[in-house]
Amino acid sequence: MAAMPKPSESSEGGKATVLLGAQWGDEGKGKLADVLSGQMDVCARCAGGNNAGHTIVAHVGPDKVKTKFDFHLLPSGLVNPRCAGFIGSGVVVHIPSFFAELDTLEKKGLNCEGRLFLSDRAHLVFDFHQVVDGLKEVELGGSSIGTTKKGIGPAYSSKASRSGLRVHHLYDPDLFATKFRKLVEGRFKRYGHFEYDTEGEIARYKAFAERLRPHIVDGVSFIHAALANKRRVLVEGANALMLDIDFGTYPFVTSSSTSIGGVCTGLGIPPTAIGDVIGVMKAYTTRVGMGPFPTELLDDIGNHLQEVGAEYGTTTGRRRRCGWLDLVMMKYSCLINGYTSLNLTKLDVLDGLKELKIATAYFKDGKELPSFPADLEVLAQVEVQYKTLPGWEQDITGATTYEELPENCRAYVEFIEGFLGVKIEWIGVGPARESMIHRA
Ligand code: 2SA
Ligand code: GDP
Ligand code: MG
Repeated sequence: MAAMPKPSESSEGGKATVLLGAQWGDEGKGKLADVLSGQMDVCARCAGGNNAGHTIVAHVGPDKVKTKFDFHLLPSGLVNPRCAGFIGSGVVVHIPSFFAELDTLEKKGLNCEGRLFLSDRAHLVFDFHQVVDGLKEVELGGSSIGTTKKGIGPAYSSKASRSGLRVHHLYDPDLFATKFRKLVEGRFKRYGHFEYDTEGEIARYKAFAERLRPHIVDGVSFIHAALANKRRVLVEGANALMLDIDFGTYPFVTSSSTSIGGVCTGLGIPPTAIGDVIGVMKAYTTRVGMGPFPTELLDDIGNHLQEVGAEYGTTTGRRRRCGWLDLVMMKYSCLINGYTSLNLTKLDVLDGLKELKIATAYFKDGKELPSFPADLEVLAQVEVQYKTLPGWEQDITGATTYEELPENCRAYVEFIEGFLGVKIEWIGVGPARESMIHRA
């Protein structure tokens, strides 16, 4: 196995700290992963692929140059030079993107040598999966999902149908070639012939296999050794609860388990190895892609949130849909993921709004729904009950303590906390690493 980093001085270790997206994604998970990974030995991804987009703004190198990093497949903790990155078995990996992202990080001055590890059980995403992702979306027409077209759904389909290829298959070239040809043939049968250089790809993957070798570990042994040796492990969730294949707004979801369950299945650890579970939630709601969105704002306030919050997809550049904070959804999210604390992000984006609304209940045919509905027809028709709170005029981007926040701002935070019954431990007031208030 490749070398593992030495434990940090203050290491308590033994349990993984988990960080999960609590809404529809892009809550600012990358930023918290960066803040926390300063004290971590390993930052692990357990689900998704390079559909994720985690943006970090940090001052790096001896000259402390302000640099923006966009992580897609690689763990965001790599931005901290002493933290190792681990891609677990539940992730689907597009190898060309793995290397492209690694090269970009190195160009930005991050030396990742000897500290990036990939599970041999992870499934591979191929270019043909990405082609199929696009073809599927065209086939769905008006009811398309709005995927990132990174091949995520088709790769997880290959995995679930037991015809997928995993990282370890790269080291059995004959078996790899046979299985690969079969997989491509299957896609041709289903979608008609599309341009694809099957044999060229087989040769390309032979070369990738050699370059990849130093990164590969037995994923189960790696993570268990890290925990047993009291390394501090941070699990960085990708996407978010409402995009979970089981508990999200199906079918407008991604194809992995993005909830707490995916941490165990994606890393091969038991629930008893999980310590804190931090939910990352935006102070309002956004969603990129299709599907019902009860608190969506198709007006000037929605545009304000979109522009001030710079709500564009980190991976695709698509405009994110924006709306008021939805605590009905958040209550459902808390139930499933059992957050021990929350990180409320982008509170600064609400600066200057006269009044703020928060969804507190859904009604249908005059009756309150007892919980977040499974049926999207119902979700699309709900009437939302809002609590209205006064906004604040002040610019909060410079605040470093909770006490510095305006009274109305603190009232907004405390209303959320009271409703959800979970402590808001971290508050984001700007994109940079430093723009984070920690309430001890
Ligand atoms: P996919 O590509 O099959 O996973 O898409 C299925 C749905 O999941 C949504 N999805 C996302 N939602 C928010 N953020 C994501 N990452 C990027 C970002 C997205 C981007 O950080 O901004 O750049 O557009 C992400 N990845 C997947 C997707 O929109 C579909 O609704
Ligand atoms: P992730 O997918 O959850 O990691 O989130 P993204 O990186 O896709 O999107 C969050 C965006 O908001 C990024 O551009 C971050 O730099 C930015 N961001 C994170 N936290 C804050 C915050 O507290 N305030 C502001 N204004 N921007 C933030
Ligand atoms: Mg994102």
